[in-house]
Amino acid sequence: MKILLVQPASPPGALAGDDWFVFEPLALEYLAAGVPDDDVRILDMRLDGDLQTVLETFQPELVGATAYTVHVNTVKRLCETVKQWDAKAVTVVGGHHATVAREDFVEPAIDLTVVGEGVVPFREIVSRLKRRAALEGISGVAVQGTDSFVPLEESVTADIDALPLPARRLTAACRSRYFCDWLRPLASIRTSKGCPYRCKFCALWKLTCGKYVKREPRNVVAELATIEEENVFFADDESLLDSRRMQALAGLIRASGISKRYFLYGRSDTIARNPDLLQAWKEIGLDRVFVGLEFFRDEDLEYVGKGSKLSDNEKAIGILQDLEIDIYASMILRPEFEEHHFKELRRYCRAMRLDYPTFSVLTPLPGTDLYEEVKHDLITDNYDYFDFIHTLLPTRLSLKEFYKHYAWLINTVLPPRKRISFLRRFPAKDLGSILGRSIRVQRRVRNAWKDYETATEDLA
Ligand code: B12
Ligand code: SF4
Repeated sequence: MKILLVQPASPPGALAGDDWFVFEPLALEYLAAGVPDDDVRILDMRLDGDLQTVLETFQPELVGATAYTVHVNTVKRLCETVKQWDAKAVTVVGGHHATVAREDFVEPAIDLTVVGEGVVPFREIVSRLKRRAALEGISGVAVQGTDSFVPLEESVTADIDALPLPARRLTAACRSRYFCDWLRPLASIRTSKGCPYRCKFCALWKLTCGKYVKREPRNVVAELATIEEENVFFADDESLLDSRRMQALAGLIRASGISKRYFLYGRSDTIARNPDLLQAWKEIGLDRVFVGLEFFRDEDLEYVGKGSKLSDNEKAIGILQDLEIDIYASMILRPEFEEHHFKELRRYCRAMRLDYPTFSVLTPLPGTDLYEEVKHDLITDNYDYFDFIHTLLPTRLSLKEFYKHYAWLINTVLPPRKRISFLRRFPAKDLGSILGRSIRVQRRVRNAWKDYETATEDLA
């Protein structure tokens, strides 16, 4: 069967960061690996936007698309395009948004919606389509126009080691273009799934019922050995949680002689408790850690149920800085922020000597406890703006002022010396484009308030 799997681009109105990172479409590579006997193509629309040509030249019988919340409208349009091209082509949507809010994909142009881990149900869909068998009754699959949806229990404890290795050969032509900042080319690998914490702005813990599902270290090493790229990102919800397992993994990587640079997620309290683990990972190539520091006040950490404290953040920062591991520091702006909060946050980032602080707005995503708490207060429900930059909640400052301070923060958080060292991380030939992109992002953030003139019409 001819199958086209599509990774959508972010919608033009969103500020979703496609300029700064494009990661390999791991979910689609997994799905493709599940149907090895079929003719599968992956179209990554962040790099190549020409769906129409691919439809006409490849003539797929089945088109699958993946979507986060920010992609919902884009993917609906994409399925409409497919149906306009050939009403007989079957369309299927899966991914994080389908998992937390499948009702959003009840659309005539979408035939099937897959909830949760996709490899097994997707394989079953393909097999039934080939046999012309009925599609009802597959665990985790909703069939358009019917009530058929069998809730899936097994996904909670899914053995992610039992899945085939992602079909990376299908992205061979694009692989040199997957990157994050200066880490280029960059591959991704999933080593675990889920999280036992309970942050109220995050739905991931719910998807595994609070379980942390892990792969065996030896299987991770076996997959790493198949990856050609020097830079590798761990596409986990949280990578370091099980320190014994991560020590074992570091030991196996060292013994295997694999030499790469790693980028992974780590909670600050895990890092604070495990300096030896970080030391071991530094020795085998840990280059960068994404840490959700989130706030500069304990009261905010408590509000979102983060379960860690400023003291953990500060200890983790110290450990990583001593080891010279980069900190990708994720900070959150609350819609309630006034001018002095922006100033305090800037002061905090500077006092902590953060080289790479990033700022997003506290975002109530469908599927989270935060969403349930504030869903009646949203100032827009246009999913194109669920990009973590557009506030979805009313701000205390006027929107214009809020975004003025937001842009100021991005623009001035790094002192000039740090800005120069930041730019030095990139190859000299890219500096012009990096500067251009930075200016563009600041300008768009500063002007984000104007987007609400159209966005609020959607709520009316
Ligand atoms: C790696 C990652 C990234 C990477 C990009 C990955 C990529 N491919 O582009 C980076 C770091 C760049 C990133 C950025 C962002 N991310 Co992110 N990211 C993740 C993370 C940690 C892992 C995703 C992954 O690769 N998992 C491994 C694959 C194999 O699993 P999977 O995606 O779940 O796929 C399986 C199933 O979902 C299903 N499936 C998936 N697609 C399809 C399609 C079909 C047809 C079928 C049948 C099945 C199916 O089958 C797959 C295989 O079993 C997830 C957390 C998570 N658990 O999802 C967050 C997550 C997806 N990210 C999230 C967010 C919010 C973002 C940002 C908006 C954050 C920001 N402030 O900028 C940006 C958006 C970037 C963009 N424009 O797309 C949220 C999305 C929430 C939401 N409701 O939309 C998540 C869930 C994290 C969270 N805490 O909530 N992200
Ligand atoms: S934000 Fe991170 S630590 Fe919190 S529940 Fe989600 S994955 Fe776990």
